[in-house]
Amino acid sequence: MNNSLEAAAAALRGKKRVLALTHVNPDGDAIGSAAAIAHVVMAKGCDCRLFLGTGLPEFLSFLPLPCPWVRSLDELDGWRPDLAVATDCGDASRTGVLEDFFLTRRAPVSGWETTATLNIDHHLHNTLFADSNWADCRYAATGLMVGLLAEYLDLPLAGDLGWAVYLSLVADTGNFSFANTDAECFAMAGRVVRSGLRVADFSQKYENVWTLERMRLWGRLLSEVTLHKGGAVACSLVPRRYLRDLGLKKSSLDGYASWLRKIRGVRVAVFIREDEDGVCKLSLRGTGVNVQKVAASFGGGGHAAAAGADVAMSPRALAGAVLDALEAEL
Ligand SMILES: [Mn+2]
Repeated sequence: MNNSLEAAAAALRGKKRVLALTHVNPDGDAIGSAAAIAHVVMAKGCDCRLFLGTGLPEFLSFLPLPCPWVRSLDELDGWRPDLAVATDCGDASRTGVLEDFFLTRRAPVSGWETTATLNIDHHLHNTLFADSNWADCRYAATGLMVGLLAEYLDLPLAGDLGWAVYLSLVADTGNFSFANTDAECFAMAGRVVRSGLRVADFSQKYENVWTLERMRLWGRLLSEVTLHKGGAVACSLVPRRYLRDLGLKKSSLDGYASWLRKIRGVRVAVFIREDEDGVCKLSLRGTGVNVQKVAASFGGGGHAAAAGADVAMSPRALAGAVLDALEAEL
């Protein structure tokens, strides 16, 4: 029964105050799945808060949220959850400041001594770090799993819940184009659309919202892409001054790594973003190449077709090391 949809549903039973949270530096599936679980528990009569320790990215702020979100536990101001639900987190460290709580169940603030935990996720090798878990890497998006949970609890995928699930699907399948896009994705998208979501309205708010600065940044990066390994690997580096010069945030590069695969013959996209703290964010995208293995060799994780890691190296040194590591996979 543990590690199943039923286990997730059972973990929600009888709960009154639910904290929904997701991974640091959240992407579309992270925000979509966390918002979706918040919708689900609120529809079932729970009080809910969203915990986003690294904030809500601007490009995802269009999504209607069902409850307030906080950046720190202090902001909860005495509000104590009886259940904390992590979505889209492959291991406890992805929850950020709540890592220790998930691993040891030590209360991060008083009043959390009896707070139970639930983990819903689709990453490969999920460590089942919560009291109750539902982890299954066969699902294309965590939001798809939460959609199934909603339906299991007799909730239609309508209104804002539909938007949250659809965001997850679109984000993690690259607009229904990646290898993980299967019939179940389309079937759930179909049920969301049948429940009222207008695709054009969603796309207008999700896609057509670029600033000119973001367009300029991508233009600059695209003009500097290099090819390696006989054209099988495309590589793009973002020194931190690029973002600083244009006054842009990291999230302005969301989706950029996948874009590199558009070059004919490219089987692996290597994208390296230098962050403020001297650590580089490595993002790998593979077409018929398992990049999860390569990301894992740098201490990261992810999926066969999309993986990443945070590495304390300079962009150039990291690019060299990644190209060496890819040798065995090509
Ligand atoms: Mn995901």
